[in-house]
Amino acid sequence: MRTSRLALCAATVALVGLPLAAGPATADDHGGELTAELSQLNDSGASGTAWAKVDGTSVEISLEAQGLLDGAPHAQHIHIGGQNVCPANDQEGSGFEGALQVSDAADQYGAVAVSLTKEPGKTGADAALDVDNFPAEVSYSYSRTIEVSEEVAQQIANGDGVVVVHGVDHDGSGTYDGDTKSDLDPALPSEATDPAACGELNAAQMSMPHGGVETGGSSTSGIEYPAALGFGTLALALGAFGLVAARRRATI
Ligand SMILES: [Cu+2]
Repeated sequence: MRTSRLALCAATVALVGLPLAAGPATADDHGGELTAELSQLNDSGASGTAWAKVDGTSVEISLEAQGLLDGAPHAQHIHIGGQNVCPANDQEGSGFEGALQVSDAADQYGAVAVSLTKEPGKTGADAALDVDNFPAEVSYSYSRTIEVSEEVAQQIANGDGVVVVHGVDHDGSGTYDGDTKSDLDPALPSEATDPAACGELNAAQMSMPHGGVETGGSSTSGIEYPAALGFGTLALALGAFGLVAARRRATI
């Protein structure tokens, strides 16, 4: 009996292919996909949308941003830590005329975990100010698949990642300038690094635009239940139980 239950459990998990366990929605429940709606900080006028898909230690990320200073590099990162949230849109800080500087909101969004550079830029925290490899347009579409550590992959999948786009022209001069120095690098004006937009990566309700799974792919929640229910409630319970056990092992 034990063997057949295990076999049934394995078959259910294999057939269903995706988590069924109850509990708070994480990216795992949505095929590892997350989205973030970026809204402005520092009255920048910037906004954007980010998508991330975590697959093992690979993170495929796309980011569309608008309303930024044209012709100036926009450092962009996934931050992790603090409370894993964005500051309020109108939060002020220690910068130019009360501007929010990067470190002013570290309690909320933590530190840089992934630098969203373009090829061939490096993607670790030490590339946080790799200004040669960040987008530098008023609006742009960015996409890259990045290898991260297991810990960072898990944190992003759990919804702990916060996408921050930097660079604000506070005085409207059309370039990064002014007397206030960056809290990250005193060789840069604060305008070059002050946060312009922020969004929290949460489990996706919609798939990445180019993913195509909405039209009957294998990772929508609508597929899971009919398959599992064909085995009856026992199989569903066993499948969920088996998956919880598997998850516990996976997180060690
Ligand atoms: Cu950042």
